[in-house]
Amino acid sequence: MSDYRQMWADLGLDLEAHDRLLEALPPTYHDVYLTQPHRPRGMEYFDFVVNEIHGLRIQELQQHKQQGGKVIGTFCVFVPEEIIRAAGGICIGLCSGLETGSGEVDKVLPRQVCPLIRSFMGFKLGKICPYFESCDLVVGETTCDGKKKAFELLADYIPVHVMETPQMKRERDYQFWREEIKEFAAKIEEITGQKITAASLKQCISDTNAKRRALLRLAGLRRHRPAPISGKDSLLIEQIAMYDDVARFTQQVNRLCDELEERVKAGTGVAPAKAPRLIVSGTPMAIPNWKVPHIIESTGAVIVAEEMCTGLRYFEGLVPEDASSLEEAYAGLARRYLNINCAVFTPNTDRTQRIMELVQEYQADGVIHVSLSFCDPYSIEANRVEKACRQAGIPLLKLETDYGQEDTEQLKTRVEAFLEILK
Ligand code: BJ8
Repeated sequence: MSDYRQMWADLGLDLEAHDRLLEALPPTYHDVYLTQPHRPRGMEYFDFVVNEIHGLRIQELQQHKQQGGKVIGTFCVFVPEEIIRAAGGICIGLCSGLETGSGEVDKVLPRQVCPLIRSFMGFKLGKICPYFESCDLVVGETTCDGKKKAFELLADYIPVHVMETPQMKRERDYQFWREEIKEFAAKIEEITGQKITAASLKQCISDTNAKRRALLRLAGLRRHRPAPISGKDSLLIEQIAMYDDVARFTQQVNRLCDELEERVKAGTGVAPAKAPRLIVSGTPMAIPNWKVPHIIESTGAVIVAEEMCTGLRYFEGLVPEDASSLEEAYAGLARRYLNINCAVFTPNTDRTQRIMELVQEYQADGVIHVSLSFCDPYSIEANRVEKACRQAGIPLLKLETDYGQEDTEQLKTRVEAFLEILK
């Protein structure tokens, strides 16, 4: 990586703490990613992106800002990224997958809060995330209570706009969500100083759909046996999708898919054809949280799909591209985004139903449900998923974990025992 120290200093990062963070990442990445056998060549681009995670992309954000552009951070796949780009902004997913700055976090948050929330507070309070420090505004949501209250605290440190997300999916919730999206669009216009037009929104809807189509293409290729790419690599791509340049990312995913198509034709895979195939479902796994997938694939199984927000929930469902007015485009966005099956909704039977379908579509042998500790919506919904799987005769393993490494051996033992049952 080039020397970006001046840029980090200008952003106000705590350079010592930031150094410690960067030192910890390369060995982890090497062990989790670079030691995998039969990796597709197309993963080189994504390795490069991770290698430059606090470098080149941050430089791009700074260049954008120097030209008068704005950077907007988000924490949830409910926030329509199309709106941000249609007003000339750059959208960056800030969800964090690493425990950091716990001392500072303990001063503002109780310990019994999910690690994802503690993580984003830790990154902000510890001043170690150049993405956070590049943001002109961050967008929160009222999905779960923990996030909702944490955004009140976060507003003491950075400008926050909170979107009120519905908890049900009735017609009136959809109407409400459409109005909330329009209010969000007005806020983004105010921040960027640029009006959203029907043409700019149409273009951004089309670009974002192209990204989704590329990710859907990748997902489709994983239905083949043997799987042409590992679950860990797929998750990495899904994590990078949240912050990379849209056009470049889409092109690179499609290039990788060309290679994977050749692999499928040749019958080449990352694991033997008889390797157990698993669906992972549950709370999002934000970068650099690769713990559970690494444990699962180290035991010889292969993950074939992620029913998560760092996975299918992020890119399933396209936004209509034929809107003839801004009003119609907002309506299309509202419909598409309200279809996401997050566990904060009640009822949320569509999620369980989708998991059952995925098992068939991806020829999966079982499901591993992973919840972050202290996440009530997913931990409680895990029981619904378990019941549905039992009724359908689908083996399921429920795991609850955090960002620490202390439970690694215990998780490994449980995953190994589960694979024995599958055999
Ligand atoms: S759409 S899953 S990205 S809210 S893990 S903070 S729910 S206590 S992350 Fe999420 Fe949007 Fe839903 Fe997806 Fe709360 Fe649970 Fe923590 Fe969570």
